[in-house]
Amino acid sequence: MKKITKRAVSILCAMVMVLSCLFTVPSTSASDVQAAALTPVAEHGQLRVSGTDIVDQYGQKFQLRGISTHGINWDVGYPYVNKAAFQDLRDGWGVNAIRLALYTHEYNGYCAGGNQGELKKTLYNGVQYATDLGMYAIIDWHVLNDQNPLKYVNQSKTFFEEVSKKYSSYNNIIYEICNEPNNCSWQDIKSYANQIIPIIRKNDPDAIIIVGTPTWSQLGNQGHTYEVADSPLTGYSNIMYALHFYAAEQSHTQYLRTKLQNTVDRGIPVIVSEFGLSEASGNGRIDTASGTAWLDLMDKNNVSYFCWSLSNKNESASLISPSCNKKSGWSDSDLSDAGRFIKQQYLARTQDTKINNPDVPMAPGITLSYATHVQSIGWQAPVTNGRMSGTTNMGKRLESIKINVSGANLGIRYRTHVQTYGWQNWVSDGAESGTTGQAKRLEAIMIELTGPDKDKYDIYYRVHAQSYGWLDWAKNGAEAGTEGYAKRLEAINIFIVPKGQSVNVNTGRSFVTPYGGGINYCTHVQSYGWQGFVADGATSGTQGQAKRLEAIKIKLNRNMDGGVEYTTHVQTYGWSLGWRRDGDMSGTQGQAKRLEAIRIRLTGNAATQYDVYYRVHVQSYGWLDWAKNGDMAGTSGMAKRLEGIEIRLVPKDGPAPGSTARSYIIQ
Ligand code: IDC
Repeated sequence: MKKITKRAVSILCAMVMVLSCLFTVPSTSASDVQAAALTPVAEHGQLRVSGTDIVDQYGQKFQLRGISTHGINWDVGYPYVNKAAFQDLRDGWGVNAIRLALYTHEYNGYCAGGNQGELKKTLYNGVQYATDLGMYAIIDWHVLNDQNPLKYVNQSKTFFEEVSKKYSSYNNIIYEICNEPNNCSWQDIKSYANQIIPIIRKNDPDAIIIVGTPTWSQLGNQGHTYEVADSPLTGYSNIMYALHFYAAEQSHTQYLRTKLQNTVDRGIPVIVSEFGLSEASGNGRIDTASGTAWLDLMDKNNVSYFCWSLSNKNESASLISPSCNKKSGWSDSDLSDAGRFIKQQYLARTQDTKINNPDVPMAPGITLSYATHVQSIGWQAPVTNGRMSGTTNMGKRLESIKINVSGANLGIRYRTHVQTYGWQNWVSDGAESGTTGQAKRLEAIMIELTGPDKDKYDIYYRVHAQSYGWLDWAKNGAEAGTEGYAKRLEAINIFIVPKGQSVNVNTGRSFVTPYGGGINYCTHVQSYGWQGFVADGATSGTQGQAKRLEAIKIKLNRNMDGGVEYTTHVQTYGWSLGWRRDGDMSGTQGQAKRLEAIRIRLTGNAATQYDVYYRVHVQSYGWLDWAKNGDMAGTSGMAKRLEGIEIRLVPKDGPAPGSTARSYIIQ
């Protein structure tokens, strides 16, 4: 905990300086640039359909996690079409897409008396807010009580001709050509789609198009369950079929989930462009258990989804509480039960499906539960058994973590590496590790089981680190994350299996650091400045280049119990600069003074367990022999520069790494 080394601080300062140089653009702060680079659209670009998946501009699977407005012709709909609201959903909920619902019929819909100019204005504003925020947007032709999309096919043609032309150069627009056809045949819907799709394609050839399906978008009806899968549209790519569900509706639970799975299994790309937690009326009870089962299933299949609705209308599907009149900036108490649940679930899932996949193994009878404190969001609800806590693709740091385990005779302990402060002491069983309110990132973590049954289980964990993405899995107390690179942790998964059970996860690279081994050191070399750290006998410095060493930093690996002290003989100053320890600099910088000799010794338990050996490469002499435990290495009174150094730990009283005959030369 006390090992806040100046070296770490100086590396941090150096990185901040480098970063701020790179990112200094007139009138744009570094954080603006960073935020812009991290929007969903900036990162993923034009989406397309590949097999049953949406993939991004790099061909990587991508999942839209969206919110649908209520009808933008409704008083309880259009006021929420504002940029601050969308930004709150993006930054506070993990939402990457907005669906703009343009009713065609009800409530003075677009084709039934609505003011088309006003409605388009609201729609276009909504598209622009989403675009400015780097979010995807669905333009939803919200067929509902007009039932058969053919009813308004001519208006639809004119509308999609206009919008697809307007947005032909956008990379974030998705067209949904008929929300929920009903009381009409699949043939009618196909005939409609065959008229509308070519119009959009002509103007905006690469946009994804969503086609509504029979019986309020349920992919078919009771009489013909797999109607869409049995007879999909032909001749188009980049098409998806809509499935809509309402979690509390009895007929929308297991029956419809099975239908989704079977349809996807048959290679049909499905999108849940609308779902609610309520009954199909949009009101009644909400069913979070069914909602969770749906979200899990959709995540597992990389199916995208949009929750109905962003509204404070007094009905249970609304995400905002009926008593709240704010149009953005909601606290949790401003949300409805559905709103709080969706916010929590979305955040916990964010955009990467793999990480949410609850299919990692988990020891029977054991429950792991963990929560993280996320930058600008605060404590997230705990997640369990392998799920992700934190966020990805949002550029937000983890700041603190709490972990609990129950079942068997197990406890848990963990420690985190915190920006500026370094490795913290171990804490256990639900205690907090990290900081809050200090804007400090977690950089790495170690986790291990405790208690009488600890040897009967293995605990695995991995982290999502800034710039690195998901690192591989660490196990039983090993480090996960980075150290020495000033990168934030963004998310974590943890699971437990019976000891030795084979698990199908990568364990190669779970921790990244310039430090390794037992003893680490770096030198400041004439003309070149500070070199990277090397470890355990590797050479630091140069040979044959006539460059002097000017300063050195030495530290023990963090797992070692004890420390290291060193002092250098510096041109002009001799030994007068005194002893330094544990990563501090010894020598000078910017004074063009050579090191001439060095002494190094261990402290604490390290001194009883190891001998430290070191040898130096000296001007005119080359490598001298090995010195040990505080002996002098180098020359004095000869004005010869040190050019290189090697340092090693040898178990106490073990053999020297080489000759020790002549490690120090006095004139
Ligand atoms: C509902 C709204 C409700 C409005 C009604 C109009 O929540 O306030 O009075 O539409 O008919 C859908 C539709 C969607 C419905 C929603 C809930 O796509 O427009 O919104 N729902 O009934 N399909 C299934 C449910």
